[in-house]
Amino acid sequence: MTYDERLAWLRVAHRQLIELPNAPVEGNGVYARYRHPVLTAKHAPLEWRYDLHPDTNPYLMERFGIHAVLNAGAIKWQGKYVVVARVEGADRKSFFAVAESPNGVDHFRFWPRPITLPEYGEPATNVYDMRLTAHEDGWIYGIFCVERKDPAAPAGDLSSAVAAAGIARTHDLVNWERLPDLVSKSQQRNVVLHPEFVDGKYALYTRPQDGFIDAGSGGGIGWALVDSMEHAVVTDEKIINFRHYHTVKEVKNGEGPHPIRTPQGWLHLAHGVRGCASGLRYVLYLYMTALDDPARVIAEPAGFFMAPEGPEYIGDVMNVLFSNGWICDPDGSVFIYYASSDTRLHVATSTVDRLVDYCLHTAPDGLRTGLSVETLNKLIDRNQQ
Ligand code: BGC
Ligand code: BMA
Repeated sequence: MTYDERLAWLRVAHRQLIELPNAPVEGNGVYARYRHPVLTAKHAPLEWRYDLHPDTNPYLMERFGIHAVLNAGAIKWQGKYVVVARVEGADRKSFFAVAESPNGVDHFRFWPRPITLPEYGEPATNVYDMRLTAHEDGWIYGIFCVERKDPAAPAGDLSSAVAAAGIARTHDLVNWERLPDLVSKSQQRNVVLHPEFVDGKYALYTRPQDGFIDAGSGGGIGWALVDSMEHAVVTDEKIINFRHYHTVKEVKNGEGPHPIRTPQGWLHLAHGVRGCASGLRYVLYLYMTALDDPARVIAEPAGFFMAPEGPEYIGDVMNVLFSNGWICDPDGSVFIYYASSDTRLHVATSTVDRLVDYCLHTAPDGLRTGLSVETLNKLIDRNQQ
């Protein structure tokens, strides 16, 4: 192929990928998965990956490897379904980039440039997993994980890191004002801003952890009220959603996107992690908290809400579903953006009514097999009447 033929082919293939119609797949009644991922590395614009000048790139080779598009924050913005995705290069650095779709399930297209995020303090080695919150104060906040090498790591240890919650805000998703990182006595990942003031303060879902990987004796989804987002300091933090032995969240858990307000309570999406012979397994679960106290759990179905299926198992980090973004439309439709195996982004759709019904009418985890069988027998009894 000549340069021009190859370029024409690349453009057609890219356009076909972006314009590929998506369709729901019949599922378990709670939500519908979709046939195709909504964003992959191949959705990245050609201008990001290739030098498109025949004089400097005569073979029309990729000059910047994009490896994965995953864990995306999400927001309905100016009538569009907008995600701020974690885009990871071949160099293992991730950055944020905005993509938008007219309908939330296909035709996702990246904006021309990634987000240029101002630094705060020691420049970050990596950033990822932004949660977006259009707060009632009028700003759109993005809270994300900032990773830096652990300065206390012994020489030769090139993997120990320190995680902190970075905070930025914007009105247009293009220009971001960086605020100081969250001040907290423990490392923090999975920090999420609640959309409303609570007792006149900003409310954060947190995830205190002892070390970079281990939730340790800490862990659980925490709750903290802070006076200001310009100098956010966690003083009092209480755990509102605990980890338990022999559950899907035995090792770690963390809030996904901010919860959705429903007539029956706040609806939360979170991830739970357990260890097994093949490594860590990440699944998604739901729980609800009281409308008058978003820190008080009122329902939590047993087990996972979504776990990897089929090709979702395969990828850079196997056996992982992760979500930090969903969009609730005024008609009650819910678009859940989840990534599989740290490689690609998918959508699943449901409605507020269905998700609330699932939370309120699925038995909680009895934490032992005997009670699981009891729950199952009750259902069978009912079905025999
Ligand atoms: C990776 C994240 C991962 C974290 C904890 C980071 O270095 O980039 O994807 O969640 O480590 O394992
Ligand atoms: C982390 C998360 C995600 C990632 C997951 C699995 O703890 O913060 O970025 O999807 O691990 O690698």
